[in-house]
Order: sequence, then C-alpha cells, then structure tokens
Amino acid sequence: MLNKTSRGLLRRARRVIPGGVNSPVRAYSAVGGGPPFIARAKGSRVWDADGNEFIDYVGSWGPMIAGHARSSVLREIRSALARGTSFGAPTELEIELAERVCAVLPSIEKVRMVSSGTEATMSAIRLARGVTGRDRVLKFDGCYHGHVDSLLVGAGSGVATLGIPGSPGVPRAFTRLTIQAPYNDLAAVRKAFGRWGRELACVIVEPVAGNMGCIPPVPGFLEGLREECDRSGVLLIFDEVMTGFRVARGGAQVHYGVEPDLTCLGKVLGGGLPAAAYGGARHLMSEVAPEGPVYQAGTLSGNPLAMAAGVQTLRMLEEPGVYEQLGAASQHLADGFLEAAQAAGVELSAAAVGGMFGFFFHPGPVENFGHARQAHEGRFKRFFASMLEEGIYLPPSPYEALFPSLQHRRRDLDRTVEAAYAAMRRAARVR
Ligand code: KE4
Repeated sequence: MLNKTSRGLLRRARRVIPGGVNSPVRAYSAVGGGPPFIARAKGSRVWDADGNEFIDYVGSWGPMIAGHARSSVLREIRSALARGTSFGAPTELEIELAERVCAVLPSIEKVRMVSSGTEATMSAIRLARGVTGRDRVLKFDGCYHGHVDSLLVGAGSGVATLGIPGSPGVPRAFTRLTIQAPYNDLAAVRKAFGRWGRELACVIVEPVAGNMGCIPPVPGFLEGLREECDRSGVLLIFDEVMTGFRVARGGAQVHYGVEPDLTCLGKVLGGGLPAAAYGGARHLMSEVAPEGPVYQAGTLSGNPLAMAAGVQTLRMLEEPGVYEQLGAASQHLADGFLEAAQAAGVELSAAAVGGMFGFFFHPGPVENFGHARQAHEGRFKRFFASMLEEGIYLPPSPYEALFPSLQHRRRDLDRTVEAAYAAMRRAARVR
C-alpha cells in the first residue's frame, strides 16, 4: 500500500526528483520539516495529502490572484481543451491576451509570450543587448529574475560590484558582465553609471522587490533609475513577473508612474498555467525575430490552455474595486501582524503594496538585502511553524512575499491575524 501522506510522498519523491521537489523553495529547507504535498485547492484554501486545510498566502507564488480553481477559469480552460492542447501555430487567444496586456500597460505596444519568467527576463536582456550593441547589465542585490545564468550572481556587497557566480555551473565569464548594486541605493547606481554607463545595455529591477521579502522602492529610486538610463542610452527593464497585475492593474509602472523601456511579465498572466511575456515599445519589439534579428523562440509559447486561463484571469481583474480589495487585504494583514508583534513584544517591520505584502523580524527600516539578512531567522522559523499548525500556509522563507487573493474573505483575514497573535507569542520566546 503506497503511503499517501506528505511524509510518505516526500520519501518517494526524493528517490526520483532532486530534493523531492521541482523548485527548491518548495522543499522547506529554510524552515525545516517536510513540505505538505498539496492534494487540491479551492478559493483561498489548499488541502494537503493528509487532509489538512490551510488558508493559502503562497498562491502558487503569485499566479492565483483570483483564487484557486475559479469556475470561470476552469470553464475557459475546458473550452480550450476540447479544441486541443497545443498546435505550435498562431491562435486567436494569443492575440486576445496580447491585446489585454497592451491595453493595461502603457509602456507596452508589442509583447511576446514565453513560458516562464526566467525566459521572459533572459529574452528581454538579450533584446536590450541586441538593440544597444552593449553587453553589461546592472541588477540589484536580492532581486531575483529567474535562473538566468548571467543573473545568478552572488549577493554583492558594498557599492557597485562585478557579479560573481552565485551557483556552481555558472561560468565566471557569464557573470563578468553583470554589475550588482544595493537595492534602493541611487548613489551606488550613479557610481556604476559613472564607471560603466556607456557599456551598459540595461538595468533590470524588480520595481517592488519580492524575492528578499517585500521591499518597496524608496521615493525617487525608480525615477532615478529612469533618469540615469535616459542620460546614458541604457534600457530600463522592469521585471514585473511578480508585480504585474498584482500591485495594480497596470503593475508597478502604473502604481509609481515610472515607465520602463521593457517589461517582463509572468505568474498572474497565465492564471496558474505556464505563461510569461516580455514587451515594450514597437521600435524595440520589432527587433525580435522574425520581425528583427534578435532570436528567441519556444515550443509552447502562447499555449492555448495557458492563454485561456490568462485571458479569463485578466477579465476578472477588470472588475471595479478588485485592487482596492486586494490592497485592503494586504494592509489589514500587515497591520494585524504588526499589532500581534507589538502585543508579544517582538520587533517587526512590514510592508504592503497592492496585492502583496511581507514582514521582517527586524525593527526596520528594511530597504535592501543587507537589512533583510539582519532579520531574526529563528523567530521567522518559529512563527512560520506556528502559523502552519494553525492552518495558515505562508511562503516557507523569510525572503518571499505573501499574496492574498480575491477569494480571501474577511473571516480568512481575521483568522490569520488571530493565528498571528499566538504565533508571535511563540516567536517571542526565541532569543
Ligand atoms: P519563473 O521562471 O519561476 O516563472 O519566474 C522567475 C521570476 C522572475 N522574476 C521575478 C520577479 C520572480 O519572482 C520570479 C520567480 N519567483 C519565485 C518566487 N519568489 C518563483 C518560485 C520558485 O522559484 O519556485
């Protein structure tokens, strides 16, 4: 009899899948214990293989903004399914999703669908290099843009440093052209531009950092990047794989009023199926093959099932009030966690931007990766474990963001804050 509990499934998975998971963060390495294997999900809830029910704030790391297994999304997927799953040929649904992207993101006139955020950022960087004829790229410590070789650089230190490989298998030659600077540090950016400006093809940035916890841009940071790029003919790439359709209908670029040259999208775009994209002004995107010489391709790009899920998800996000609802949910939870921490005598800082939020066991301010790494990891682990026991499913790492959905009702939020009070008391006992 196969052991169908999460524990048994993990033992079986580890025999045939590295770490038993298909993406490292799912292994619970940062928090200990084995991950719940999820059996099903609906609305704001997920259920694991042992039948435990959780209120979900991972949301598949962002895509499930409308909630899990929404009947209208499933209906559209089923309808597409009946016509076949993949053709490797253009379809009308790809046009509809592309038109919806162009309608809500003012900086995008043309967009190319790909299958993952990694593909989107890798392709946007290749396009920037192709268009500018330059090779160097500037990124920020703690920002994650997928597992692109040239962006898998070790956390930088100090001002602006040349990238060093952050993973075995990434040749030094691949990271030598990558420059790192601390997030929110315009002085470091200006220093990097002073030294490498004319060699820089692009700056790539998460306009709200969501891969070192949730860290918003300090006032003037994004505007400063825009100015520096304009001054040196460098393309500004907003990696909105996480923030796109999440912090506002038009993403962070509309929320903050700063227009990038290229935008990367993913997660919400596919509504839970594999879809991502990169896009920008017509004169840039017309350089992409087959219209232009910059090559990029993909067998399953624009997959009809993913397009169907994405179109229906974006339709649901056009409803009036959805972003007020998502923003209110994030703020309610961030405030609740802060109040619970104060009641327990625990130092905590928190930030919420639209439909995403995060917290640090740190007095604040937390404006960059260096600050984030000073947070109290032991307290995070204890808090995480307590919340999981209370039926609250948080991202299993202090360097992630939390995502409410349109299906998180007031009773879910209140239950979550109530659990946070107990969890903060337990975290307070960790010195
Ligand atoms: P994917 O290749 O995983 O679809 O997207 C990479 C990516 C690019 N840009 C940003 C801003 C991202 O957040 C991501 C992926 N995010 C992580 C969670 N922080 C995905 C979860 C995982 O790696 O399993």
